[in-house]
Amino acid sequence: MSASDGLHEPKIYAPSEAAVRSAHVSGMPAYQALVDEANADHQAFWARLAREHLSWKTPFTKVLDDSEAPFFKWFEDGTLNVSYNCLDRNVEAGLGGKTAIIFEADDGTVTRATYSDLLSRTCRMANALRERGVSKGDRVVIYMPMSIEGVVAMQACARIGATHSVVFGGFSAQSLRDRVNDAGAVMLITADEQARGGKSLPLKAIVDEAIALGGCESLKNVIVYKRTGGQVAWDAKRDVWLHDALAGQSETCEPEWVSAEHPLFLLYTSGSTGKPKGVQHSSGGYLLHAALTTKWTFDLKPDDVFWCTADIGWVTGHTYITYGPLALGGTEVVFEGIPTYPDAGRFWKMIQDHKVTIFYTAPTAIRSLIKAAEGNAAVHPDRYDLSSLRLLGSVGEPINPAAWEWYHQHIGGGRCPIVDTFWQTETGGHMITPLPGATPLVPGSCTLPFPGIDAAVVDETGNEVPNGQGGILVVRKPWPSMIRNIYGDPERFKKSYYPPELKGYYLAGDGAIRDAKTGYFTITGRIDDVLNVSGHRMGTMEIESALVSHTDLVAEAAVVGRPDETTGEAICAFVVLKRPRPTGDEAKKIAKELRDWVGKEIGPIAKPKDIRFGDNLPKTRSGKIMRRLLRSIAKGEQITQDTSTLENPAILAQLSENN
Ligand code: 6R9
Repeated sequence: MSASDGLHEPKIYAPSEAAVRSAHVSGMPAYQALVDEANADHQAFWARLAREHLSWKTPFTKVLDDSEAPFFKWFEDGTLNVSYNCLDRNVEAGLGGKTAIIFEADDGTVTRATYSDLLSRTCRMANALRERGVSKGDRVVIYMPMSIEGVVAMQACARIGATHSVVFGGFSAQSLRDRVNDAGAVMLITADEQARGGKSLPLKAIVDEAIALGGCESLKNVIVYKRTGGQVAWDAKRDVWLHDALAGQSETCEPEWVSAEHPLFLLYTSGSTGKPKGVQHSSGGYLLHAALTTKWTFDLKPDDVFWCTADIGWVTGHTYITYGPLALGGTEVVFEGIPTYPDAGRFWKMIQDHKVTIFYTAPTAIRSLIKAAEGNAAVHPDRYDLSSLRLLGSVGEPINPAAWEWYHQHIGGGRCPIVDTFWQTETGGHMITPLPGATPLVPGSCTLPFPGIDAAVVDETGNEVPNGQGGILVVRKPWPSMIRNIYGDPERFKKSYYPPELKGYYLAGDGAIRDAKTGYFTITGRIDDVLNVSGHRMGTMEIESALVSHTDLVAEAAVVGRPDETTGEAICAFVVLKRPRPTGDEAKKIAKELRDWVGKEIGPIAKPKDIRFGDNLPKTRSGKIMRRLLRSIAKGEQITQDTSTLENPAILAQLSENN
């Protein structure tokens, strides 16, 4: 933790003079001026930026409508089109011939798309969707590999006012079905297969399986992008090849002008119940923050080559691949593969080959590449020419100071600032982050709120706690890119994010502490039942539901996280079977079966690392599972907590043994 503990003074890295001179937000006084402007008149601040950064078809006359708080509306009577803002606007400004996307396939093949290409491809896809009856407000599920087509599919939905819901290609048939069903999607866009790490993995076959589960009756068609040419089953009434759907489509397509509040996308994310939430985002407010954070946090300039390694199936891929960099007319790398194929030098080689200047990745990737580099000199970043880099970013989970220092030294050559960006699916874009030409950096701290974001650390009643004392992270004022609703469940939206005891503040679900001297924020981790495994959000309840749905085998299950050196947190499941507690090889065999089961129910990312079997779980007399005890056991700690309320204390010793 970087908050000063009195023993160790945290290391501070001030921005270089050159960075200060050239940055969009140049120096701390410039940052402070923006914060002051927002404090003086929050609405006027956001209105100014919305006018300066977005092209409106009809200008908004009202900035914020809080009459139905917490269902806030921003710029509602203004109309615009998100794809117009990302594509046409840049072409009209003379950037038609500029490279928008440098795509590198799993096998290393590179293809480029200019802004003119992206615009015409988006129009053709938009026309193909319209021809099949997709119109404004319809939901379209996108289940695609990392590809230019994936970005185009999202932009095409935006162009016709359809609301996309991208499902990460690692999710299972069951998860895909649930998302199609919850959204009532009319169209699904997928690929035959995806190429990852030299292997072809099925997508269309999983779509078929999802539909066979039932509940996807709202779907009219499945559009299939031919990526690998692998064998697929075909339903001639329902399935359409993308190339057939695109054949003969016009390269122009009139955008659907929508209200700034029109839902641009849903993105399902884990919460503290078994059911993922469809986080609903707006068009205008969302795009404003996507563009503004790309400009100020990443300091994106016309000559930069920006690379965000996230998948478009996560919010980071939405905001910092599909929308932010394109809204600014930037050039970006899109990568299909994985960081360890053909070897763990892949990222460094790609930075060298494409002369990447801004690189944005997750701590879990950094940690696993540190391990790989230490084990094999051939893939050590020092062997590559990374001199094109000028800025590094981190996202998804706390970055531990040791990983930060390595990233800074070996990737950034000691000269590139690192922006440790704290944000969430629900926030749409960066919330607490350094600005590279202004904020002095402290490894392990996401430093200070983005201008206009009123973040605070409070107690359970919403009162701010003194710096140096930990508490709950909240955002006191609404902001343009905030979540608008949980799709179809406004009550859950209110309960999850605006609990009555918090004075109308947005509850992030994370704990935080501000440094006593600097006021810098450090995120201390989730305060709810959400785990963060390799930067992916997983609900413990979701995994528990998956386990107990194996009704032949499982009587009861409790899932907790424990710290893991590489993945941040690891999933640890305690399971009571409907048969005597297994040991030895039998325990191993059943653990594998359950792991595969969870992989099939949710997706491989949700497979528990440890599974322990017990005759029972530690419970209070009222029958509540005592997860804090399970967390200690998972960590391998001696139980020192009070266990007097426990009904069955002997179970602790049994669960502490390895089966
Ligand atoms: C963008 C994204 C959100 C949760 C969030 C927090 C954790 C994200 C972080 C961070 C510490 C950072 N998180 N960035 N924790 N420092 N820089 O990751 O969205 O998948 O919704 O996860 O991730 O716990 O609440 P999402």
